[in-house]
Amino acid sequence: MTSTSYSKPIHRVFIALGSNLENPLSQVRRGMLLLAGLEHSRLVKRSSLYRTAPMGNLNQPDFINAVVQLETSLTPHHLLDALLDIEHTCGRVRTFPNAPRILDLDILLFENLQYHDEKLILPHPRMHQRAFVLQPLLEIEADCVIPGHGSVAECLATCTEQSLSILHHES
Ligand code: PH2
Ligand code: MG
Ligand code: MG
Repeated sequence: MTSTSYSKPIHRVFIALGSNLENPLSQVRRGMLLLAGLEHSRLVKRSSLYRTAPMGNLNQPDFINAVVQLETSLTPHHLLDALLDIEHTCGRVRTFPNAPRILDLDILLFENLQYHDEKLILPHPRMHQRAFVLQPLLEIEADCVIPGHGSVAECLATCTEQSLSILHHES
């Protein structure tokens, strides 16, 4: 007797974490723990944590940012819903765009998918301009390419005025 097993495809994704409220360091660490426990997914790599100056709305506290790589069999929209659930679990309340936040989880790259609907844009539409995303991404994936924009290293080279510092001694 023969048996056939079907398995769902595994997708390589990169997710950005950011926090600038209520002990951002522990919020980002908790976010990583919750991502490590995500259903149908495996946390493969995690970057260092970075302290970064706010972009966009400058009148807010510094952020802690990081990037992780996951392997997941979730679809992009199921992954997005799971990330919004984690943000909610951590106490995020949405007020206005670019408001300070307890935890922000953004899908940066989902394979090499280029996709656009009213809920989700892939790759993340501003990632190529943001050192707080590009530097941690480069740390965990040195030859990473952003579809439509080129290599992460080249994009980062255009962001030299943005200040960020790696947190070396985690405690
Ligand atoms: N997120 C934003 C807007 N500005 N600046 C920094 N440094 N880090 C962020 O995560 C961040 C930001 C919107 O999501
Ligand atoms: Mg964001
Ligand atoms: Mg977001």
